[in-house]
Amino acid sequence: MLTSNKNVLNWVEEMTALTKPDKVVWIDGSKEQLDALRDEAVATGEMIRLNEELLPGCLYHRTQPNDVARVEDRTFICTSKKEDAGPTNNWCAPEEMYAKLTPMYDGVMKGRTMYVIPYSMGPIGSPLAKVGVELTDSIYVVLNMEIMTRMGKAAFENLGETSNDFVRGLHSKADVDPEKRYIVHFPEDNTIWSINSAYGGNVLLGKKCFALRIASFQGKNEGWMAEHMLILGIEKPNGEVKYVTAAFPSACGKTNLAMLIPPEGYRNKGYKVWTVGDDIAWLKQGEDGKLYAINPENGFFGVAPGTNAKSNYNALASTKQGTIFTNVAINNDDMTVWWEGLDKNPPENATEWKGAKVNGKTFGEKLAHPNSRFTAPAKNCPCISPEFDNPQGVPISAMIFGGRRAKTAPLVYQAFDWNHGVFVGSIMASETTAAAAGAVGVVRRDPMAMLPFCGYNMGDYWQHWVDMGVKLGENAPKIFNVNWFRTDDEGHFIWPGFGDNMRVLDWIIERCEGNADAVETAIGYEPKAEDINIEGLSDVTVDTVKDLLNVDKDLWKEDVEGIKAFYARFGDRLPEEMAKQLKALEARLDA
Ligand code: GTP
Ligand code: SPV
Ligand code: MN
Repeated sequence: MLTSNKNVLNWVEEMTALTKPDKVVWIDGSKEQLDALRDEAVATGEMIRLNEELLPGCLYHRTQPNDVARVEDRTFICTSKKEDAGPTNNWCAPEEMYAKLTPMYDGVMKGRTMYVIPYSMGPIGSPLAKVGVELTDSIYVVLNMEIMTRMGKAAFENLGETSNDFVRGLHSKADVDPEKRYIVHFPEDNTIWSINSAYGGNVLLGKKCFALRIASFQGKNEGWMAEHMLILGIEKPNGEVKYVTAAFPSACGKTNLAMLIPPEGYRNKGYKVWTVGDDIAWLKQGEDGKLYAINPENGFFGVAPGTNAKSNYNALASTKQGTIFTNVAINNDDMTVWWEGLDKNPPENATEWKGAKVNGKTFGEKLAHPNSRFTAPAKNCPCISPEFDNPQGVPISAMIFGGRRAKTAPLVYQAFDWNHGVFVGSIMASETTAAAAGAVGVVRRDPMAMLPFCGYNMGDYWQHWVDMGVKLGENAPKIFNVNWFRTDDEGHFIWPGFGDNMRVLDWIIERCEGNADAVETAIGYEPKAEDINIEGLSDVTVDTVKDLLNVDKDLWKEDVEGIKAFYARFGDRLPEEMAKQLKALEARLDA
């Protein structure tokens, strides 16, 4: 036992009595303990050790083919009142859900070990950090939590002897039965119960379950924000660093933008990008009135396919040691890893993600699952921000929303003001990706990229954003919307994206500083096409940029109908301000 905090001890005892493990192991975070767990996982075949020279300390894990992504239809927000979960969450009354799940947990860890994982979301000692304890029967979870959080004894020191302010996470992989899979949140009890999965977002309970679903609920009550946002710093030639956050839905480019390498012309001038976070931001007003952000995580749980030395050098470099790979392919000749988009040379002697030995060159199917992932320590990242561990966080100048839209959304536009920005976030839509189970490529509303992650009524969440704007006043960050995914008539992406997204960040930063012009359109302020720097781009002309910035009013009018239908679902929980903003957009489109 690593703590004498009675609230922790009593709860662990209660959950032990319920799940009946053979053994309870408290995770102190020491190297000896973790090494022993790695050895054990390798011995049982749960994990595979990779090439110690090329990928030192790296491990491989494969999940069941039915367990490779988040399961939104089996994810629940259990508030006392249904209206408090809102129309976009699955809901069940807490008593009913506890009654349903308790028998499933009863004795589920018989013959297994329960690991007690103390962890901090956020730098230890940060006023924005919070403590969680996860109970799990999976070594894979322990080893991932070690990378993704500040895990071990120190987290309990942060909690203290008497506090009850910790999130209680109970996970059992059970039989990994998809029919009995539940990812359940009890925001009013600071509790998460997850059963019958072993996939990242469903089982690393500090991540989406705590740092977004529970934390968003806490943030509303405590006056701060938990967002599905990357955080990056842009260093300008004069050495000044400006920080921005960006919310894109799952597998829509957060990790890539967070680690971008500016195009040569920018690098030569002295621009540099620093990564603070790639997935989640906790934001709170500082004493000076500005909005500060921390990354509650300590590592990256990134999408592997598409990651290569050109698209995301820094992410790839982050995976070269101490990394866990899940559901990618193995190159059996040298025990390294491979995925689609790493290079054009799939291994001949491969094991594909489901575990079959195949000739990768002739296989004809994907060797890696589209949602295969790497879990890499943040400290590996060549461009990790010097402010990464700053307990106060970094001051935010701009907040960016974006999604995958083939046609409607332009490359970039700026909201007229904070409330209009909240509206812009609330009407986000994006094509679905492999990060969640279900159809891929279907456009759906995904407000602030939080549709699967908001732990309470989304209408109240928008109101919370409006309220934050009032508190922040003139210190409120400027709000923007971007779309890297516009396609031409053949379905090809028009904008080169990746490092070249720096060209758009440049305009955004200069707007924040009052140095760049804009054109007023029906949907917001847009750059003049000539103000997007295209120097060094071979396939993009000013006319291409004009195309990318074009606002097709007919498409937008169609979109307004979709927004109306979406908003209608919120009834009287729709903030008046959002209804007003929608009317104003309609009027501008008709003008
Ligand atoms: P989660 O970890 O699921 O939250 O995803 P994420 O938002 O961090 O997405 P990530 O950066 O991993 O990108 C997912 C996929 O989007 C990658 O495989 C890329 O192929 C693609 N992508 C990212 N940035 C760009 C871009 O600028 N342009 C284009 N065309 N594709 C991009
Ligand atoms: C996402 O799906 O947005 C992720 C991966 O970041 S997961 O942790 O599985 O949620
Ligand atoms: Mn994510």
